[in-house]
Amino acid sequence: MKIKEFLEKSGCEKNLCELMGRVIPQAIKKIRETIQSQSGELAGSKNASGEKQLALDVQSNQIVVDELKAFGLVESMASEELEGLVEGKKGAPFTVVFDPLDGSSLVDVNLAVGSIFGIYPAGNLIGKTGEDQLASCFAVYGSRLTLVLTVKKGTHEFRLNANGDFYLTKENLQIAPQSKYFAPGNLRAAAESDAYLKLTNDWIKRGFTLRYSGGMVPDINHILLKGSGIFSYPGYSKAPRGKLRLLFECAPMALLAEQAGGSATDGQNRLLSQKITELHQRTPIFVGSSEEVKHAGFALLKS
Ligand code: P6P
Repeated sequence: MKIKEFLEKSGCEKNLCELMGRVIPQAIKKIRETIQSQSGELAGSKNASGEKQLALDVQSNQIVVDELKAFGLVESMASEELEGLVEGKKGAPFTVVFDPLDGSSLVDVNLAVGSIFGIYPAGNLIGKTGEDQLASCFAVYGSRLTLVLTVKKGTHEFRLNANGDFYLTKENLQIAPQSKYFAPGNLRAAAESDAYLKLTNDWIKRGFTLRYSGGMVPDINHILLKGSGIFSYPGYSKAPRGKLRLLFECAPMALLAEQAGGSATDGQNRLLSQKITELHQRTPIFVGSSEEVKHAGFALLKS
């Protein structure tokens, strides 16, 4: 079943169906083409978080902005690559936030990368929480081009076919409460936090299989598709709130995980309940199998 047909059958509101079923798929197909053709040179600029931008980051960002503007039903958009909001059409129903190419530095070593999107009702994002998202999704530019999305009616995977359309491949992905895999990000933190060191050692001693690529999108995609696992990226002295952004990375991922029966916290509190206070705020994240996310929270309390 084609993605738009699936969304329409699910009872998704017409304009949201269009956004999730045509506009975003169109943008990610163009981003994949850019990845194939573009080398990984630096753009000579930095993003709002002070990180050096690759030409790929800038081009991917522009593709998404152009597609959303052409769609015409986006009142404003925010990107990990831009300081402030981009105005769209006044009175339009949606605000869209995105990381246009997460993990772009992995393109040069030919590892999988992704794009992440969160869809909110139009209006001021400040004061909202990830719970207010109407939908979220990510694209994985890997061996295949896949799109994992939710419109808050479960989490589902679609794959790009040779005919240029996305078709449903996995409906209602489920993350089991018990974990069998671990994706331990920011192990630098284990060098100074005995609790995180103990937690990662605990995962090893319990025989979890390591699946960590350095790309948040493929690493969490692995948990969703295998139906088990935990991804962690805690803070530490140099970055107390960690590296990953609430709006552009963590909240969209948390919604997809919860819709698949998993959970996501900042180590202690539910991630989807975290208030948005600024566009580029960072948050620690533990996401995946609900029992393991809870276990991690207790383990970190012993720090
Ligand atoms: P580190 C990629 O740059 C990214 O934003 C996420 O995709 C990934 O999980 C994380 O950073 C990796 O961070 O500190 O290991 O390079």
